[in-house]
Amino acid sequence: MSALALVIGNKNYSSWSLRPWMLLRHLGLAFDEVQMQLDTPQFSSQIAAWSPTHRVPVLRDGELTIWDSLAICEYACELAGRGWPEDRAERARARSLAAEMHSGFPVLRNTWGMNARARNRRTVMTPELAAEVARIDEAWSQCRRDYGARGPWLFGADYSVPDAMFAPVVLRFRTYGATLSAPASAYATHALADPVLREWNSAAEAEPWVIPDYEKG
Ligand SMILES: N[C@@H](CCC(=O)N[C@@H](CS)C(=O)NCC(=O)O)C(=O)O
Repeated sequence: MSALALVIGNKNYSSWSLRPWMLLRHLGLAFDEVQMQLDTPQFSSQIAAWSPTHRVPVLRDGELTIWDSLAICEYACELAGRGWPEDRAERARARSLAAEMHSGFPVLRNTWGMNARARNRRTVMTPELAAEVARIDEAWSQCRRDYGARGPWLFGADYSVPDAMFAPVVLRFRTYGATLSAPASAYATHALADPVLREWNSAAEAEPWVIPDYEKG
């Protein structure tokens, strides 16, 4: 048994669960996975024993409880001693991107909910949705321009918190067919080929549970 336990929801639908799961795996931190099914009668009683907010993800490290995906990512970086760029200015930029994802893109989140196994879904492309997709394209493209020579992730050779924060977006773009620029598309292609993300996707595909409200397009 590991000291760390990460409580997650459905792998097919829980975008907030995916983020710290990806980071912990990329940082090589061992953890036990505790899965709960979202939108079921038992979820609220099960999660109450783990999280003060009654939401997933939540990380337990012994007696310590860390709720909220970004706080878990920060804690994981402290444990591993990596996960953010080493350079202070790059780290500030990475933190800005991670925070932007954590607190922003409400239209994308509502319209293109994560549905890891779904393909060829389409929704109406509103100006608001197009603006959020364009902003993500811009952010990824700028990272590729500035750090692409060092490696394929947003900040170069090393997987960092922004890559984890945008992992569900890469899946959403695949499901709903986002049109991306060449640099953003290259990033998405690389992220989709990541063996760690593929492992999550295989598990999502094997899940029998369907939540009709999350099946859009
Ligand atoms: N801000 C939180 C959001 C967590 C969240 O909304 N989790 C959803 C699943 S993806 C949840 O637990 N929903 C269960 C519910 O609301 O009953 C974070 O970053 O961890």
